[in-house]
Amino acid sequence: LQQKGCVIWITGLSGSGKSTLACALCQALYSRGKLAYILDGDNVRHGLNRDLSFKAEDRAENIRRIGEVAKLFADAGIICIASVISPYRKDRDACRSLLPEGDFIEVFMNVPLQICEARDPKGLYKLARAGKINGVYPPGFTGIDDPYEPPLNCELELPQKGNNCASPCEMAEIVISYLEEKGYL
Ligand code: GGZ
Repeated sequence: LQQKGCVIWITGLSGSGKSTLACALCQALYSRGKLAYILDGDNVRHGLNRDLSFKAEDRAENIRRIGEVAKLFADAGIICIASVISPYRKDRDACRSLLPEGDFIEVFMNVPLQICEARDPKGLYKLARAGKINGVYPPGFTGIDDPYEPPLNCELELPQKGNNCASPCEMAEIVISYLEEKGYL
């Protein structure tokens, strides 16, 4: 097999740019002739995980299933990019433990709530602030009235310090460099 699989796990708040980075990274990998596949919280929740809500135990189950599927992709030699809020450290760590050492690359989109909320691409923060998210997406909205536990020792943190204006392509290249350095590319 020419390609070694791995899991790139992108975690962060809603609106932090996880999906955008995942797309840019996938494109960058394709352009190098590498096979990659994105598992995005938003799309997996419409199929495989459509039975799950946003309460803590369902978020945990969402992450568990995505972690298991990501592992299968990695086993198949594919670079699997998971882009999910994955707010709980223990759930992310459980996914990490499914893979051989080094094959789980945790990327933290470290974008302050204030900025995510100002972007509010889907108007969800506005709904959450207005107390209108309950009932639609129970029980709470991550960062507003539901927890987010930032990673303590992730492989990469983006955007890198002093570079708040990095474009998605620039951030994708940082991940690419990391993969090269570690022998995945
Ligand atoms: C957080 C929510 C919620 C609540 C709906 N809390 O930015 P988006 O809109 O497009 O992506 C978010 C997505 C989160 O799904 P995940 O599977 O990544 O979440 S988790 O890892 O916590 O299981 C957001 C939208 O769904 N969304 N309600 N209450 N995000």
